[in-house]
Amino acid sequence: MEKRALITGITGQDGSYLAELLLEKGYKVFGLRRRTSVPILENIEHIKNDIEFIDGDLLDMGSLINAVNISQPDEVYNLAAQSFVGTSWIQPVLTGEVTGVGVTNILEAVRVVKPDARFYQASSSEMFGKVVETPQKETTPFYPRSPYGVAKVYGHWITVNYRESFDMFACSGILFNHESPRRGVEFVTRKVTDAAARIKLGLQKELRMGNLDAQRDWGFAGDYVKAMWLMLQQEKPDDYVIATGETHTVQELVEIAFGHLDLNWRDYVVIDPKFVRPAEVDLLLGDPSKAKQKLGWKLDVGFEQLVTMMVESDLKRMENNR
Ligand code: NAP
Ligand code: G4F
Repeated sequence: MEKRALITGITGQDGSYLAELLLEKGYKVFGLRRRTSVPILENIEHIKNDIEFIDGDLLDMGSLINAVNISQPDEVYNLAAQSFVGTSWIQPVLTGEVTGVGVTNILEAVRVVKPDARFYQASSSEMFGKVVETPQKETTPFYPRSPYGVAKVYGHWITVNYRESFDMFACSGILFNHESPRRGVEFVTRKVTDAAARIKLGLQKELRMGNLDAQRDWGFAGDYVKAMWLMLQQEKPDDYVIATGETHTVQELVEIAFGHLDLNWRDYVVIDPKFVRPAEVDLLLGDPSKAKQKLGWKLDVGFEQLVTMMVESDLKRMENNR
């Protein structure tokens, strides 16, 4: 029988790749979508007719109950969040409500309406923050460094709690940074690839950046949504770290992106304190051994390939818009 999935955050980067994957697998896909003055469908334009949209918001419990009722899902993927770390210092309360308590809202809706649905929570390596061990794995203690990280810790533990309290099939995927041409332009990878393309085409003169020494474990979003699906296909619910096992500095990212377009990044990058965070996560490096072993998960796209894919995509988009 056709499986049914409800995805929150369907308009975002991961929501779009996950919807593609589930449609390919023959799922009936429902997407929770916030009402906006103009539709935000850029990431899912190509599949929008294959998705059944349901209006709702993580802050509005009634709308979530309605969404679970209409979709009667076998699987629920909670990807919705205020997901930008920088904004979480400017809107800490909203971030706590959406990214943290919002998880309880959707878990409650599932518990009340369809408790046998399998549930995926989009947890984050930001929870490791000021890391207490390297590489970070499922057992590494959390030390969040931003209101966003704090909210994600809440979301993680409430997911574990619903699994243990109500015997729900609830999994927390602790995903390290993952990127793609569909990444929002305020995140560092896309900010850099977009700027490199603009500078190449003479549309921008400089790129203002924050801390170039920060290190991240960056993978491709298309690989990471496969892990989400795999987690919900197991016999038992569990939590998994998803990462590449490699770390790179922001400066390396800049070098590769500009180098790919034969530009010397030092001629264009300006350090601007505005982009330096009140508390930084200096180093993230994940250990994906458990996911590889138990889920059979693997990644296909490496770091350099990811950055050049994003640069090429931005360049093409801008050339087409000229
Ligand atoms: P994204 O592109 O920012 O997408 C976020 C989605 O959440 C959007 O669809 C957004 O809708 C929706 N949303 C925001 N507030 C909402 C609300 N109050 N009610 C309902 N929907 C709401 O994020 P992403 O990169 O795809 O990440 C997906 C999830 O994984 C997020 O929870 C993120 O925190 C988590 N995560 C991401 C990474 C990463 O590296 N990408 C790593 C670890 C964890 P609009 O389009 O209407 O704004
Ligand atoms: O791309 P970022 O904004 O991502 P960050 O903060 O690591 O968060 C992302 O990954 C998390 C997983 O670990 C997700 F949970 C979260 O939702 C989000 O997807 O920044 C990466 C690094 C930071 O150290 C930041 O300080 O890049 C540094 N950076 C330096 N200059 C900058 C800039 N970041 C941004 N966004 N803009 C800059 O100009």
